Amino acid sequence: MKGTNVHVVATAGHVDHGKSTLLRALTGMEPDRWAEERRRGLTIDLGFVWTSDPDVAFVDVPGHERFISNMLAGVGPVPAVLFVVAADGGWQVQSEEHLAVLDTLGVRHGVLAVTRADLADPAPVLAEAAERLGRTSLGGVEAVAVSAVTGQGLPELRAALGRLTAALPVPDPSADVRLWIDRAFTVDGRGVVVTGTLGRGTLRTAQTLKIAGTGDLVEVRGLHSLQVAYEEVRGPARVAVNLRGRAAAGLRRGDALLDPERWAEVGEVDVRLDETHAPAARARVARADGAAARMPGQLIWHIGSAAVPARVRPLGSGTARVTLSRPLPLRLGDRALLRDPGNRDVYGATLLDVRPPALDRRGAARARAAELATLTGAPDGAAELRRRGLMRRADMLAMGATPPGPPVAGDWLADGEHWAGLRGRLLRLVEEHDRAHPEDPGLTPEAVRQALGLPDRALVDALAAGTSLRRRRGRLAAALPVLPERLRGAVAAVRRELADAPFAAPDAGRLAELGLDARALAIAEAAGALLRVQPGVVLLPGALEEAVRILAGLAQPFTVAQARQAMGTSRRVALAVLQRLDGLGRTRRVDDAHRVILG
Ligand SMILES: Nc1nc2c(ncn2[C@@H]2O[C@H](COP(=O)(O)OP(=O)(O)O)[C@@H](O)[C@H]2O)c(=O)[nH]1
Ligand SMILES: [Mg+2]
Repeated sequence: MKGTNVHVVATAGHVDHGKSTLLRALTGMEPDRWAEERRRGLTIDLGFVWTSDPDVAFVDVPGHERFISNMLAGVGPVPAVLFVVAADGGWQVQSEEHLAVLDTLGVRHGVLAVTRADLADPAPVLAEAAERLGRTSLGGVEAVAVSAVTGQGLPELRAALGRLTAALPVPDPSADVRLWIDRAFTVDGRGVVVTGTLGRGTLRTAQTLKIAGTGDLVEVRGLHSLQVAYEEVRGPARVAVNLRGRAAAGLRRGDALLDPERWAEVGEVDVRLDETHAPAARARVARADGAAARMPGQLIWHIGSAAVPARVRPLGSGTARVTLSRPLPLRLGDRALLRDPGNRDVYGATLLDVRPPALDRRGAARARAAELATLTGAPDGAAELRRRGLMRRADMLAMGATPPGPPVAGDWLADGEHWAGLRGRLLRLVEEHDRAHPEDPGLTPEAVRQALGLPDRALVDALAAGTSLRRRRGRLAAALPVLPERLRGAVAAVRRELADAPFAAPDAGRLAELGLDARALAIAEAAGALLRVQPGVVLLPGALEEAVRILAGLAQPFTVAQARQAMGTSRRVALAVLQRLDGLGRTRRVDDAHRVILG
């Protein structure tokens, strides 16, 4: 069976303002799961309840200041909130703190419930709370006065929640799964079960998932949503996932299960910081620059259900380099909350770069700040590629960006302009090498890879494929290297003489007279102007084929003398040609004096 989408809404608000009681009234379920919570009448950890009127799953969070981390783990993956303020309690410290958290996370959907309306006139609190929420990312939300004791306002609240969830975006079911775990426990006979809020994407039984951080693979053995078993569940949903695989044993809140191959775990990111949010007692508004400058270096980084110590280095223009104490699966545009556990200040961060360059050169931080100032965090594959020149397709997908075109080689994407530049450099490189070493033309792909600073030799081949360069003897070489000016006259003289008598190779005296030493002959051969049959025995490039043709016309087998005569040359040259043909397998010696032609 396929799971239908059930939107998830988290509670928020000061301790003892009636959050858990309201959920009890709405759902008939008990959000305080622990005996200690029920004995103390205090929510400590997250609670999970749901109703079908309307279809909503709730994550109930603790309001007490001591349990803010649990609150953050609950609201982190949830896009909507039921904000609770007691009519007789009024706006309180944790009302403010929770609102700051929601604003920092950028939560845009919510309903305001003023509870305990049987104990005091809800109107003034309702007006004040609505006004405060209105100044945050929540904006204008529907507000309802309720009483869990008299039942006043509950139908109106259900209706408002129905409108809230109907307005929530339904995300792409094919989105890559990142399930932040908020509970992990063992069920006798079934093994490990983890629960979480599945924001987007689809989970299926028998699916393989990767554990963030360790990279271990686990398999979905069973899948439940709101205590009903499904073959497939699409986000948004609350899910309980029964896992197969030994690695599941170590899972806990803050870990994440991922679509394998689609996420990268990163330990260093660049972010844009929002204005600071401080609790009401020390409320202050600061510009982003001021926030960065005042930020302590050590903060807790919250995203999803994870909380990780982080080192923050302001770069300027409201941006910072954040180093996490353990890598997390993060993508461009992710929203994170940085929190100072000392003074409870929170800072919002938008991920601008999940693969930032090292800041090891002088002035690098300033240059980086200038670059970051132009970024928004919205994943833009073409822009990523433009900044990086080359990158792996898998890395781009893991960032959350879409490759703007097909790879140039293997898994490598290249920015068009960068690629054209590399191609130009490749041609110049070969040209310069050939000019300096005409006797040894061409470069090995590895030499090119190093000279161009490329990460993969396949890129060299792909670069060369679009040029006039040819593969010769395992090297990348110009289609034909040009014969240097100074040798042209002498080589032309030899070629003229050979044109008249193809096997009358010039002797040592003639070569010396023309100034053609061993190196010059090597250059002429590389340029395709002459063929060195043996050192000092020089013919025209097609001479061996011509010799085969002539020898094939002789009675087989034949002697060196017969060959010499047929080719019209000296014994020295005939022997050199025959030995070369032996080496090439075109002729074969049958005894001391005779050869036959083959093939
Ligand atoms: N009279 C009255 N009491 C309420 C109402 N809602 C909650 N309470 C009481 O307020 C106290 C705190 O409620 P609780 O749900 O635990 O608050 P939470 O900390 O926000 O979850 C409990 O003693 C509840 O019985 C209400 O609508 N009317
Ligand atoms: Mg509670």
